Amino acid sequence: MEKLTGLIIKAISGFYYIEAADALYECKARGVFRKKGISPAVGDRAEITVLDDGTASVDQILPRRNYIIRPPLANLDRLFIVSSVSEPTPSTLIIDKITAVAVEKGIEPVVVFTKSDLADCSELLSIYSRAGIKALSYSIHSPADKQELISLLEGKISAFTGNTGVGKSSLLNSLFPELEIETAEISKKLGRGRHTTRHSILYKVGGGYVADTPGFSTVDIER
Ligand SMILES: Nc1nc2c(ncn2[C@@H]2O[C@H](COP(=O)(O)OP(=O)(O)OP(=O)(O)O)[C@@H](O)[C@H]2O)c(=O)[nH]1
Ligand SMILES: [Mg+2]
Repeated sequence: MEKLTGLIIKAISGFYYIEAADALYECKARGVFRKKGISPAVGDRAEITVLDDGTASVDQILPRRNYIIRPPLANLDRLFIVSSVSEPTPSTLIIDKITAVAVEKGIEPVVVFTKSDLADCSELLSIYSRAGIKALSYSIHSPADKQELISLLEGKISAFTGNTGVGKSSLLNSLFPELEIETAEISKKLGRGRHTTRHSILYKVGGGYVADTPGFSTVDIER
């Protein structure tokens, strides 16, 4: 039996995937979490027990620096609020709401306007920059700000959030081609009636971690 401390990088239907001591452990959470009403989340640091037969369980999660409910993520340094300039059209209401949540929780918001090859976003960039919020634009077809984004991820725990179809996964693939995250055209998403990314996953990149998360639909967040 061995006790280890690690980082939850994925949580799927009662199973937690924890990176500890350079290995990945699939763990079940003990009943104690249900009783306490705590749900371990991606980004949590957790103490786990690994039995001799290789099975592992989460004993407890360490105190959180911060926590956001949707998508459930813990201990973030930066939250990239991804919005496309076109298809889907940007909603400043959504960007502002998420920015406010991030600031209130001590997480640095960074607004990223994707698909900048489809429309001009200089006005949006200037509005957010003038408000003191870091804002950049990106296109997977002419990725000018690649280096700046990569350096913002360095040594931090970050997450990408935003509407479904804005290009969160495409952007991560563009920065780190080795990730090979699944992406899909918006028409196919609508046809299937679901999001392409279905679980939040923390990827280890350039000395930090970044979570790709399932996109939300505008109706969810405006309520
Ligand atoms: N023209 C253009 N299209 C892009 C750009 N980035 C992403 N796309 C397209 O947008 C579509 C959606 O991209 P995804 O990366 O799957 O979007 P997502 O935000 O991860 O969506 P969910 O996983 O459902 O939340 C794909 O067809 C991409 O090729 C871009 O910079 N320019
Ligand atoms: Mg995605």
